[in-house]
Amino acid sequence: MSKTIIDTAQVEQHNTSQRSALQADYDALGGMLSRRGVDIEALTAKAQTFAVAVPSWGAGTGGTRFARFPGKGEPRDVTEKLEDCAVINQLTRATPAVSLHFPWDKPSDPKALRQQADELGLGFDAVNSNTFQDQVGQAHTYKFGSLTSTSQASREQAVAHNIDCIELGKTLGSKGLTVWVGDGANFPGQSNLRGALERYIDSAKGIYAALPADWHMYIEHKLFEPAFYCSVIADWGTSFAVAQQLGDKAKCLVDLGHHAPNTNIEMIVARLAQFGKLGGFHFNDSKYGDDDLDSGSIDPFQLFLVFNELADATLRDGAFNPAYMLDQSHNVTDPIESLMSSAVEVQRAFVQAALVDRAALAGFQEANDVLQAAQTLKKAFRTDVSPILAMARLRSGGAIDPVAAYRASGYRNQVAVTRPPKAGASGSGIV
Ligand code: LRH
Ligand code: MN
Repeated sequence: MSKTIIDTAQVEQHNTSQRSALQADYDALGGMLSRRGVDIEALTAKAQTFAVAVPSWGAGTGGTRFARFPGKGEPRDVTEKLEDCAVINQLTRATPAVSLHFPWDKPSDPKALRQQADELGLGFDAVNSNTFQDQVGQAHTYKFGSLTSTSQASREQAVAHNIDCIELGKTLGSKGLTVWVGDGANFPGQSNLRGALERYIDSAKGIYAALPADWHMYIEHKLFEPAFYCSVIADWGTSFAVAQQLGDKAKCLVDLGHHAPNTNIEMIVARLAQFGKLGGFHFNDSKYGDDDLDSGSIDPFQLFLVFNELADATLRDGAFNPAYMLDQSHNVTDPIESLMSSAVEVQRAFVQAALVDRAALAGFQEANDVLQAAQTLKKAFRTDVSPILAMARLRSGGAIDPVAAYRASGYRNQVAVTRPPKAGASGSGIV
């Protein structure tokens, strides 16, 4: 039994106070769904299988280039980030894995870190390399790119860093490497567009060659920022073409915030799944740019439509199993509350997508009964599956209302005492 951070008696007390109301809501929803020929118990069991990884870099307060307003009890290192991630999983039972970022989370003793994670009942999802910042004492700058730099020394340094991330990930039990580079240009003419991509592919081949047989390399595209005229891996098409060139272990990762406004992201998901190159997701939400807001907070219907395509893909290929990860920046909320709520919103989209009457939908689509087809999707999206999500948490040993249980625990005030802020913690940007 893994170590729990929040006092289980307190969580039990919370659940006891909420149990009868939940049961009433659950029975009412069960009755409504059974009239639709849907078994609520099957959906709850399915909800209990859902898992999304949390980003270690999301456990601390995020910021923008303008400012960062640190919160109380900020995690000061990877071990404290893991403790916060364990709280999120203890109460939601939906986040059993953590995605680490190197060198931000570079452990002095990887074995000890894995031991700590094991004790907390946590595993490690894909690790993330970082060649979008220069580290203190770094020999070659990434100012003009990393994997695509015209400087061979910078490229080789970036490839070596990614290989170090793989070696570290192997010790931690991870099975994937996510490669996002900020490489690009700010002015027309600054770089040879084709040359830059040729250098990316050449460098990526060096990383790919170091992948263990059972690993995946996730290529993450992004339209802009930090480059503001062109990014070398700007869209799914480029990412797909590169993944094709690299080989079967190379897949495309879709960060929901990395597209132009109004992009039909669910169609990108359908395309990548169709061609066997959909490797995983960074879930978040946005209204304008790469805002990294809480998943489902701006456009929950889009999140539902993404999971509707994932449900369709799973129907076509039972082995289909993309990596689900959150990638958010919590600038004005308690990161633990945001990550818990976001995990629940992604789980909600997963369950709502499972509610879609696919046989009826296919019939309406075949018959071009446009309205009924659209309404079939909307019917699932409009169904409030909150009782199913809460019952899944309760049956998996979590909290009926994670945020309420978390606040009642006083955890944030406790760590505010045990974690005196690190000097100079008020810098900007991701912690
Ligand atoms: C880039 C990105 C990438 C991470 C970083 C923290 O915008 O989405 O996935 O490396 O955020
Ligand atoms: Mn991302």
